[in-house]
Amino acid sequence: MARLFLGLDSSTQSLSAVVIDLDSRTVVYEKSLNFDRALPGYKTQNGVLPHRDPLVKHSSPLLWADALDQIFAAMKADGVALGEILAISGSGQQHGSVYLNRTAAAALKGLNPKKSLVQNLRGVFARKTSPIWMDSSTAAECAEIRQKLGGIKATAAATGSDAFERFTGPQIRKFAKTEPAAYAETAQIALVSSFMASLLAGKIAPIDYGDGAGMNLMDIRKKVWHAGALTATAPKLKAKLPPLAPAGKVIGKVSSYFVQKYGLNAEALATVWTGDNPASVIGLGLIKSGQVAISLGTSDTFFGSMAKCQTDARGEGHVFGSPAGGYMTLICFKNGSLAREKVRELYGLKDWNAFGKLLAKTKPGNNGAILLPWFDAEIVPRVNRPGIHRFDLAEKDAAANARAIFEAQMLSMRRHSAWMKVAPECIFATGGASNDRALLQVLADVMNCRVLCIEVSKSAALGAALLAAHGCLTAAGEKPQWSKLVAGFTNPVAGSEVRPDKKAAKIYDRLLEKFAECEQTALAGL
Ligand code: XUL
Repeated sequence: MARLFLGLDSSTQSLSAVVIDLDSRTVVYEKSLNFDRALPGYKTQNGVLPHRDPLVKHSSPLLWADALDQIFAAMKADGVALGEILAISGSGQQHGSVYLNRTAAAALKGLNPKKSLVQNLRGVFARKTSPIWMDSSTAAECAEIRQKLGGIKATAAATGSDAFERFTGPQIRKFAKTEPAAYAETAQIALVSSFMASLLAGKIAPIDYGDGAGMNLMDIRKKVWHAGALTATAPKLKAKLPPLAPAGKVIGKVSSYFVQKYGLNAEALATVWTGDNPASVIGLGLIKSGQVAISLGTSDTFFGSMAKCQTDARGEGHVFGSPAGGYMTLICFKNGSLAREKVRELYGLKDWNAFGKLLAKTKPGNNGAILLPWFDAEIVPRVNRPGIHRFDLAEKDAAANARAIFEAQMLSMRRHSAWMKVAPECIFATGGASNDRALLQVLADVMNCRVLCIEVSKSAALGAALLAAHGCLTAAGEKPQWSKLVAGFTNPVAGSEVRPDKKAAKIYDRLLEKFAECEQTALAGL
């Protein structure tokens, strides 16, 4: 019998499933269910409920539960060998929170397969909707928590990140302040990940060290709830939080609801879920310290593993627990593809090919020209007043501007990831712009390391399936090695390697100093 494992990813816009066969090292099934299209009754737009205040972004926990029913029904209809799945794990969009009342534990224990999950969950919520990571309505609460914890550096050192609007702690504080009666009725607060794990396990599930670190509530070094952060956030909070545990740890057998309704094996194991980014670290194979991935998408994201916990004194980057043990970092640069496209449009270039040809007319280092492309408010470094800044760069010089945008983005990544004190030995590039060779060459030269492309559609769900395998083998007394477990599932695209040019790398070492000065000058003038 094949050893099958199921990974689910409950993201902002969809629920995805990946089934892997561990022995043949293949993905045997993939499915994605788009919330807006599959469940239009919830009236979400891109997975978010409409709200008159643009800063408020909520979704519905019932929608996520409904989607779980739907995806199991689809897997059954598609003939997936559900009876052969040994364990299930998953990942959720990070930071989003679910508020359950006193009746939730009993409802989870007694899930009735004759009813839907939505019917089973009627009346268990202390708050009907869930704030998600796109919400930015908690600036006041962030300031209050940060101040009580001793400022940006101290907050990041304690919890792994400065207080951020989307993080769960500030969101809980806002709820406790604005709806004290509903907060008092809340018996349990779950993350999206632990809520979904609770449905599968039929009991309140732990929160893992990866997603738990996205709350501003976990002691990042000791991996326990941080007493000072709990006090700074809301009254009687400790009693409302589940225990913390490693991702993939077995919670128990899956709820009989899924056995009777969809034909899961009664012995199949439900395990602790994690956040989508920590799961992606596994799904991308970033197991060893120094392995880094850069996702070149709407925003550019830098993430990778590090053995020792280092936090960012400037409070720009995040540190989460890595499901592979140790830590991982996440640094998000908002002006990614959109900024690259703006420059392309500005100079009337019809496609990236034309852009690359123009860029090739210039030399690495661009004769010292620097562009700071803050078309939108930037996260790293923090820029609230958008704008473009040019240093020793003429606006009319199209070729120099084309090179300058690529160089600026890659230099910014190098500068703002230096606090990790991890020299990448190899970078995996993913996302829409990762097939642009000109961009990858600048990346390899600025970072002075090899770049390989990796396809990552559904990397979080794949990582979750691997977590299920890891948890299941561990529970059976084995000592599975992550490097062996991911082998074969996370191969880079053949022939995609880009090597650094040593001369160019030296030029960028020097240019980095000028770049830092230009950035400081621009920030001081805002
Ligand atoms: C990470 C974050 C997002 C969500 C997306 O801090 O807010 O990447 O996890 O689902």
